[in-house]
Amino acid sequence: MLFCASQMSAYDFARIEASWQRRWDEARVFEVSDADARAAAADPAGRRTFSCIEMLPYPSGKLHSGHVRNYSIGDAVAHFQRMHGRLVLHPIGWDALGLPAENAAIERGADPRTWTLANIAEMKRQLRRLGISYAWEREIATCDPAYYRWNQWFFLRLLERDLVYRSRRILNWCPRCATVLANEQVEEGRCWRHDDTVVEQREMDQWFVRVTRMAADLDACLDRMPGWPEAVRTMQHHWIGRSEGARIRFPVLEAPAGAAREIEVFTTRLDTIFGATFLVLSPEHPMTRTLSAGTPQEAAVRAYAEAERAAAARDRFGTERGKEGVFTGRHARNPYTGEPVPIWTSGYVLMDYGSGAIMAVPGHDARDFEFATQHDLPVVRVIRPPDDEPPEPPLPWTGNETDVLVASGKWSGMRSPEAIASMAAHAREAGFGEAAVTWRLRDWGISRQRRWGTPIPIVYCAACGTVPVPDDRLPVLLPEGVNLAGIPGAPLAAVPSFVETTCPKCGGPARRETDTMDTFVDSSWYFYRYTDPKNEKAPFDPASAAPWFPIDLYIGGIAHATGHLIYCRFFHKFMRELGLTRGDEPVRNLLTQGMVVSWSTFCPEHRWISPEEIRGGGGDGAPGHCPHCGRELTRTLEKMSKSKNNAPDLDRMIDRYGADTVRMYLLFAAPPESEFLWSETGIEGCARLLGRVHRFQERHGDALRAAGPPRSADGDAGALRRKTHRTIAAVTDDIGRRMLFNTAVARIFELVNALYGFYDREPLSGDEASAAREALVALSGLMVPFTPHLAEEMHSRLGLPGLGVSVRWPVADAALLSVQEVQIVVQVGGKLRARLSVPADADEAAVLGAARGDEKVAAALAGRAVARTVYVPGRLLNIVPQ
Ligand code: ANZ
Ligand code: ZN
Ligand code: ZN
Repeated sequence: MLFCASQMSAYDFARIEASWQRRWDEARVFEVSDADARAAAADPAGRRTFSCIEMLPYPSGKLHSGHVRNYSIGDAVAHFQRMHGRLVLHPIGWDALGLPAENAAIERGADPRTWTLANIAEMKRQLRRLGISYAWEREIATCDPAYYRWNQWFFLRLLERDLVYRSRRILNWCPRCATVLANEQVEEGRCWRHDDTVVEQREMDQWFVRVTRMAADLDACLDRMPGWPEAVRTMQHHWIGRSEGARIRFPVLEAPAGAAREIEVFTTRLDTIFGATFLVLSPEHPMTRTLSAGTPQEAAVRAYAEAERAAAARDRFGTERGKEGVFTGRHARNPYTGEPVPIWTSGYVLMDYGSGAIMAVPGHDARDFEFATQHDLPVVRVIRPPDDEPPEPPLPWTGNETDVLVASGKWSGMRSPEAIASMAAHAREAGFGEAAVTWRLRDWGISRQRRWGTPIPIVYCAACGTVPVPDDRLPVLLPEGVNLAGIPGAPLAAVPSFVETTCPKCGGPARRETDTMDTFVDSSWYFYRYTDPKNEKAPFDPASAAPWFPIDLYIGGIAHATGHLIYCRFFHKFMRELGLTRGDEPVRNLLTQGMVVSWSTFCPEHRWISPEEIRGGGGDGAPGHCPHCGRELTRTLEKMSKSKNNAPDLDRMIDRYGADTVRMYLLFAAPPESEFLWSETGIEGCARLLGRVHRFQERHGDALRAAGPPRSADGDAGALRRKTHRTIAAVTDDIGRRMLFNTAVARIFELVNALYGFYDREPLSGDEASAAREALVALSGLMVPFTPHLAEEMHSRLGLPGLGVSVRWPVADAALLSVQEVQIVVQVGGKLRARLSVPADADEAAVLGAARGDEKVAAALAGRAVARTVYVPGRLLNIVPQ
């Protein structure tokens, strides 16, 4: 199928791929030295370094098609940049700490380190089989103590700067697992592993990184990052959530002893404050209880706050909570109207936003309106559209910029935006408030009750309190051989040799912190470590990192748009404070690749059925019937995964088609940022193309090697030469500027088709052989980013010197780019009607199209249909009308 059975040797991709991989390794072509990097960065002719980094994978066991797509994109760019004379850093590493290793340990008694290292070895074998051009000498694994000791070092630096702190928070607790669960491990209020167990809320001490301190910087820089996709920047803007408004303090009337005397609210609509007819505190707000103390409402408030706590556990981020609430029994004074307003508490006010308290304006806010209606609280109109004509819009009226204030004292008649500014100035003068900015971003909780993570370098001493582990006692090592089965809480707490230690300050007995760090700490700075992976004195030498930062191209999934891609920006800014790096941002250009999906078949009883199992259908065709029960199957597009039974095994794909074909296919079938629909027919098309290229060289090898430099630009040979140079120009633009690998591959397909016009000419004339050779030389360069092994083989068979991956990118000859034009005589019914200039290689259909667009031809045709045409290429077209 991939080659025709003949005397020629087949396209033996397995042999070709293995042998070139060996050659690249021996020649160490993809390694980069620190000295070269410094020189290339300081090149007087301009910076000549290029860093191309793919998000580091979690070593789950096998590469999946999403990985392969990610690395194929990165490798195409790395080769392309190398061939443009840049020194390229293209490294890989392993995000090797984390939950799956721990679960394997719990479920199978596997040692997490052994399990992880075996997975790394297996995935590395697959990456090598794909022939990705990595600088393997810079490989890192985050589970290596030589790596994670720097997580601990950074933790200590954060601590010194008050960028990390300990605080009590409510966490999800599964009583069956006896452990804390992440929010993603809670499914509808129940444990992900015990769906009969309701998750409880427990207060625990946790470490938090103060990312909020950099909120303004993180937000502002987003507008100066043109190399990032708009969608990601928008998501980060939302996540950081800058909100401009005012803080206003309402004095409490008859405040009980021990309670604060003011309630601070955050509002974006100070212009509506004359309509603030009540205040609402979050049930978790500390004043909710203290205010109600001693009032008849005390018991009701307590009961409500308890109920809300349980509800919050089930629906932590829920917007679904109703407008329940209770009166606290107290009032505050609206500082603008001077009127007393009742203070309520309700779950629709969140504790961790703004100040945890709001002024409710039921006339102009939909949530407040609903609450007021339910609890019979007064609704007042304080803004309205400027034009005085009735009818006034019904309440609640959220308003707009042109609105004017009514019933608002001296601000009545003023427009909303001016009123907001003027009223904030008034609050400031009077001392009860000021303009303020609030952020949605939360501090980053990094404590995990996990065994396979970086130990937090803290010791608790009865005498000295919380004591950081000094730098010279790092790393705090993870203990080996911990039996995890059935250990409740933080697993490390059950390892006496780990927990029991001495206080670094007083030398007395002390206990270690037993929580480990969120693995997002590991991945927040890892790309810097690639630049100096063996450093034992520092996380990296700033001089080694400088040539490569900011990263020229960072590639990964959109799933990381907020988490990882915010944490690493925060870390960069923090590392800049430490003098380890420079500039505002760590990543100049970001490419978020789309998902790889495939058709998946589902039986209501037997779940996901693999295509191989299906009788009468499956794959790209009709869904067919369940092989187990005969039921009709349903078919949907799903992300490719082992659990959905819709993912072909990578090794089997490579066995069948070769690494080059798999890689080229993943770049060809869709633009990199779009979703990719995996199909067997598509990959076969790519396999055929590569077989054809190989076959052409097999058949005409001698003539191609003997061919002289191309001279002629005439006839068929000239047409092929123009096609070659146009292809060079277009592929260069597709990869270099547009990052559209799919169209680049399509153009390569076209050039191979054009080349095949010569396949059956035996022997090739001198001009033909020269033009064909020129096309193949160009292809051997243009194909390196997609099919490096075959490109290398072509390069060698053409008798070219050195390695194909090290040649310069082909350059188009400008003289051959201009489209040659010829004059064509157009007749209608044998009568001359026009002379047209058309491209020399235009075919009959194109010429007919151009002729019909000509006024005189159109007039002569007078709307009649074309019966037939007579075409003499390059000379004449006669159109015979009906
Ligand atoms: C009075 C008002 C009148 C409001 C009005 C809105 C419209 P963003 O834009 O998202 O920042 N708010 C403040 N803190 C809150 C909390 N902890 N939980 C729930 N809601 C809270 O939203 C700011 C607005 O959300 C604030 O402005 C406040 O309601 C409410 F016609 O104050 B506003
Ligand atoms: Zn001590
Ligand atoms: Zn079934």
